[in-house]
Amino acid sequence: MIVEEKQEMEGFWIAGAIRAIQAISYVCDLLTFPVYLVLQRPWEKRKKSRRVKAKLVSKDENSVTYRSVDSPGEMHVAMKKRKVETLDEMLLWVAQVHNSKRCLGTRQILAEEDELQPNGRVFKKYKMGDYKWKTFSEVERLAASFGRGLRNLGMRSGRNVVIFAETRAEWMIAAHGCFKQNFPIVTIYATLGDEAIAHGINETEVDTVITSHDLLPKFKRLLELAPKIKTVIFMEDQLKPTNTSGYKDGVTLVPFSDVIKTGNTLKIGPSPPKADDTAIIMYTSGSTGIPKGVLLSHKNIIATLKAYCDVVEIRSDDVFLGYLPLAHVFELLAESVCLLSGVPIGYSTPLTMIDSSSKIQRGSKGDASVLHPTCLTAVPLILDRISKGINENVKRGGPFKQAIFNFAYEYKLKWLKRGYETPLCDKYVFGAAKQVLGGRARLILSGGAPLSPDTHCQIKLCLCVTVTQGYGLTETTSCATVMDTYDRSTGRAGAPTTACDIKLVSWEEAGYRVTDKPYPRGEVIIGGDNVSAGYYKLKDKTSEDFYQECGKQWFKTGDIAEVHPDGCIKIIDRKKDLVKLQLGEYVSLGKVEAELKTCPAVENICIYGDASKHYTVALVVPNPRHLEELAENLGLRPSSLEELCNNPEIEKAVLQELVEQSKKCKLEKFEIPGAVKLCAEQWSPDMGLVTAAFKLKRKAVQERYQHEINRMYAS
Ligand SMILES: *[C@@H]1O[C@H](CO)[C@@H](O)[C@H](O)[C@H]1NC(C)=O
Ligand SMILES: *[C@@H]1O[C@H](CO)[C@@H](O)[C@H](O)[C@H]1NC(C)=O
Ligand SMILES: CC(=O)N[C@H]1CO[C@H](CO)[C@@H](O)[C@@H]1O
Repeated sequence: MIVEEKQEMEGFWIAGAIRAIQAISYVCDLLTFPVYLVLQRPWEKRKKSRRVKAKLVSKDENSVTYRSVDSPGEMHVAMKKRKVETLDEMLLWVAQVHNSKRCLGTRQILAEEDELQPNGRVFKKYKMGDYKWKTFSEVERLAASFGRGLRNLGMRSGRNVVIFAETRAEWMIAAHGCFKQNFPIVTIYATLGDEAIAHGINETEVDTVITSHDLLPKFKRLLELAPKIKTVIFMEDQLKPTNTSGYKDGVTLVPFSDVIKTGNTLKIGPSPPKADDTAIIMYTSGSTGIPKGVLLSHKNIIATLKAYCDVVEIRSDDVFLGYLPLAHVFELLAESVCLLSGVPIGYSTPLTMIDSSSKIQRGSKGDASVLHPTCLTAVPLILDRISKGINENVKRGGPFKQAIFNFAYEYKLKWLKRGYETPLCDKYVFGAAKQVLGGRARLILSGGAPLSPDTHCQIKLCLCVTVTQGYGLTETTSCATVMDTYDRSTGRAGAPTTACDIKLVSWEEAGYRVTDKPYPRGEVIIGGDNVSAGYYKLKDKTSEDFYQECGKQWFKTGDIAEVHPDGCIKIIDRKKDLVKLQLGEYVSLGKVEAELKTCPAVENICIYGDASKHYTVALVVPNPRHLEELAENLGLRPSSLEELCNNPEIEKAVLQELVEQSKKCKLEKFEIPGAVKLCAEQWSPDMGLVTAAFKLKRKAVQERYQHEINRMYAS
């Protein structure tokens, strides 16, 4: 009785406080409105957001083609004028323009020390120093030396080199060293399985591999699978010496710094590439089958860089935080834009990025707090995690904080929609969230998969940043469409860039037609200078997915999109992800997953539809903290996550949540999962259940959980 009363009192008090804030904010609005109206010119922002960005250029009964209406920007024109046509020419140019400016930064690791945790366990944590920088001209010189050093080790022009390493300054230096000597680089995700890595090494017939201290031990086994390798170059660790014993006889292991040292003393000239030469053979994991090597020429990359510069507003006082895999085309292109624009790149890792990252010593600063970056890239998975983290934090702050937060959120949303900024709200309510990324972040580029509108909106509001979404594939050198800086919509991927045309083609089978109202819908086909010539050594697959038309190379993406009147596209489906259920209804698994991923209980989800059944089932990797809460509410006391996941009552509660969310986002009855299995293990690239870009590998997930799927359909 007393407890109830107290809660009521608290509720009453909160309601009163909120009313008071509302009243104050109303007065503030009245006072500041005329000032903001003049200062912020919201009508201009609204107009810019509505601007038409691409136009229909051709059309027949089965297809429509759109092209950007923008003319080339300053950087694009400058590159044309200077005839910058290869990455080698680009680096020489920027080294001249920005010579002593900071270029690539590496955080110094001072020591690794044991730290006692509250639960009694001991973890190794880093004691870290400042960023140490190399200037643009140093980077150019180091790359040149590295290229010469490689030649000295027996490399010849036209032969491939594998770079297999995590994202770091040496990666960029090694890559540019190779470009200078016209050695095509082969990139493979560090998280792919051994077989896939061996396949890439084998297919490209390399004898030289560049890797790192941390990944070197993998080669104890890989050297057996890839017998042609003769030389392994490893980037050293800052603290630990590298143990080079125990590797296959006849293979030379060379430290990265030694290659540069020898290169310094040699008098070998460069052997610059031409625009049509292959710069990178980039292995993409794909959601099915073995990885494919996508051929990217210097021309492809330069065309895309020009287009990126036309659409993304990068300033010379920006600072970029680099941590996504450079073996991913999106990160590589984003960092290359930084090089091109004279923007310093500070490298980081997920283990050291923020103050609370797992390798950062208690009381020390994470990379973002030291670097104060203004831009970074992210994939939706990371943004979803941040968004859920914010929600959890707010919830833990108690009902009062939660009420204030919700009020500020709605308030800011309302004003943003009208084209205003809310500086007071940003400072006093969202200021703390912004500090997590160092306090200066203004732009987050999101790519790799569609970003959910909820997450997009929340990140934008709470971190006070612009979130720019792009769409593209390795086959199209990452960017095919990018959101305009002023576009304030969510859930869309922007308009075609200046590098390519976007064509929609009707897909009758699933009922997507370019004649659909209100928006034309169909499969996205991308054509332009940025489109890869095809897959390495895969003629059949290349002619299946690529074709030439009107002097352009086109790529069939398999993604389904609609085009809005302003020329922006929205990805709505994926060809492969469609299943037909017993009663003939098509379910887009990807769409259902995207909607249900926003449930607080869901960390990852895979929907499965059996063609002989009339409903779907869900495999869910749950959020452990949320499960614990559910258990508490149900009065349960299970000890481990495993136990929580296997508890039928919890399963039922999670299913209930999924069903409610499904109804909220108006999923069809047959799309709503009829049963759920909670999976205690995280789906990681190592397990082969997701790609290195964290896209689901449906077939692998299905195979692993086949008996659970059978059980779900049987119950
Ligand atoms: C490497 O390629 C050869 C043929 O070129 C093939 O016989 C061998 O099985 C391949 N090995 C792997 C691990 O893919
Ligand atoms: C280096 O590796 C070899 C083989 O794995 C091992 O026998 C040796 O003890 C290692 N040396 C050091 C210093 O760790
Ligand atoms: C018009 C034009 O230059 N098209 C080129 C686009 O890119 C492909 C592949 O790189 C080339 O084959 C085309 O000639």
